Amino acid sequence: MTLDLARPHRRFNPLTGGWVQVSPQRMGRPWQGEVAEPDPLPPSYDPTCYLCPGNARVGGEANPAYAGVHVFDNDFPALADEQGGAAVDPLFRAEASAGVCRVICFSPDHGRSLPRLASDQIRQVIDCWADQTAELGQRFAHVQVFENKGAMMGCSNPHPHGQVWATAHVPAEPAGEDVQQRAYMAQHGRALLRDVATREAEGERVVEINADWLAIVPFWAAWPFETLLLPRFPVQRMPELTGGQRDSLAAILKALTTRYDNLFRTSFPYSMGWHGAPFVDGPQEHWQLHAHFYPPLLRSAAVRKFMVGYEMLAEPQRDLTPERAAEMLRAVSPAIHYAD
Ligand code: H2U
Ligand code: ZN
Repeated sequence: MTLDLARPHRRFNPLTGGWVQVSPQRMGRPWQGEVAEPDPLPPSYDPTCYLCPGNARVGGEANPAYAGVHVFDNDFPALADEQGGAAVDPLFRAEASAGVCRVICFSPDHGRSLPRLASDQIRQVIDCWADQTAELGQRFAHVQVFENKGAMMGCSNPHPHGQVWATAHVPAEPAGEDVQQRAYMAQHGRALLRDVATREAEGERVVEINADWLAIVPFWAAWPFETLLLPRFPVQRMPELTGGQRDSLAAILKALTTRYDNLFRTSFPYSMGWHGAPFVDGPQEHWQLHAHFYPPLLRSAAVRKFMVGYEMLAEPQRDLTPERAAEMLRAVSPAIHYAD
């Protein structure tokens, strides 16, 4: 019997080994587009912002009058650089989690998040991500570059910024992806995400594509407008990207985040971050560098998806199909931001 994807079904996530329940029949009314007023954007400078150039941070230290990207050690780091040992107990087990936490200001302009930065400014952010990864990768097994954006995601400060946390251990999400990618390579002799990029390049889940990069709503997306950003060439870690590949990455990041903002005419909240091969010994060909965007919005700037109930107790569920989400993102402009 063939599976009818218009009726309830589950989809497998080969990166995590998890499943997602898809319930397309519940999609309800067709999407009409939002009629709400566009959200106003923050000013270029906020005297009370702890990330704006020249302003004092909570710890008292002042930011320099920076002009491009600015990196500093998090004043409230979640990880400690010097920590060893383990609590060995079959039930109450613990181990050290040595690491470093830094904050990356993308731009001195308080009001310009990624889609409203010029491509060469986004390129500076990419160079910073790559440099931080290279530097911290010499001391730590995993370097997590991420951006948590928007009040809905618990980020109180609109100043465009991300973070980097480097740890001596490989944390749960990338560790799981390592297992899955390794198993796929062992079975098929090819890298999992290379195969995904090849299979998806012409497909209905594409949101943005250029010569080097591909942004898709993955077949197994759990969040309504989740995307997976994939290179179309083999690469394991961000520092390996060439200048040309960084420029084309800046272009696709700008287009993808512009589409996101235009979808509900709001500065689109999300958590995004990069996964690459861990800095450990041994071959890593099973790894392919990639970024995840996990945005919470569902229907408008105000209506979000909650991962509760069945999702906390059983598995993620979605009504809107990934194919329809990709179509909606393709229907808005990648070039003209609603605020410009
Ligand atoms: P968000 O949670 O808004 O993304 O804040 C980013 C980080 O900035 C957060 O981890 C740090 C917080 O610890 N921070 C500083 O390091 N110094 C400050 O003066 C305020 C915030
Ligand atoms: Zn600011």
